Amino acid sequence: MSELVVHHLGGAWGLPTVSPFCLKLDAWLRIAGIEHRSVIDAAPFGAPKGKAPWIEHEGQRIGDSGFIIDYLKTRFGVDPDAALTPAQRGTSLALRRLIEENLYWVLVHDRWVVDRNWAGFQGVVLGGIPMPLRLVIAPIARRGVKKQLHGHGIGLHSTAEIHAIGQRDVAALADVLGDKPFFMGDEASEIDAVAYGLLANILDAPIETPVKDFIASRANLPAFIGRFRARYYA
Ligand SMILES: N[C@@H](CCC(=O)N[C@@H](CS)C(=O)NCC(=O)O)C(=O)O
Repeated sequence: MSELVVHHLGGAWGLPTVSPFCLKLDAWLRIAGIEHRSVIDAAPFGAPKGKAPWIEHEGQRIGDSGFIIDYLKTRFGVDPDAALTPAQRGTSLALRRLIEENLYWVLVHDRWVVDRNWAGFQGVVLGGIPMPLRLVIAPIARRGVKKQLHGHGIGLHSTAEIHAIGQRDVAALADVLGDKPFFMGDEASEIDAVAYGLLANILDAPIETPVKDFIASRANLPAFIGRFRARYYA
């Protein structure tokens, strides 16, 4: 079997990557125990779908963390979700959609739209692009992201409304996790990688938002991050 190469966006703040989707895949690969080589891309220019993460394996290039995980499960014969009941699989998918299709966009708003955060974040997310090209690309990239937020619909709301939406999502996650070690019980599964990828990217970033404060205030979520990290990133 040829080498598995995984392309991520770069890291900061002690995280291997500031992309929640890249961190999800990195975390999932650790749960699954699949050997691979990580490569950091300054931008997802070579990605088959124009977004990170993406992989190269046996002559194929695959984009999208969900499709990548589906591929790896089949190709390597490992599935951290194998022991889940159908009801747990349903809950797991619903939580994944909440995190990836909604809460993710709250993080994007805070990083890219709120002026005081963008001032510092642009140097992180575009840090791999040399100056002075970065100065040209930064406003174009920001405009593109604002357009995506509007297309999604969340960008039509005020910042206060977006934070209220994010806090409801976080409350739901905290309530589902409860006092279990991982979202689906005693062992980590795919949803833990998804949750870790996003929550760690809010909690560890030096970007002050009410959503981050809210995560910190729900003690079981920081405890989950600490537990996940101790198990898979020690
Ligand atoms: N559904 C995709 C989403 C990936 C995604 O949105 N990646 C972001 C980084 S967190 C990206 O590459 N954005 C670049 C762009 O939109 O140009 C997945 O699961 O991999």
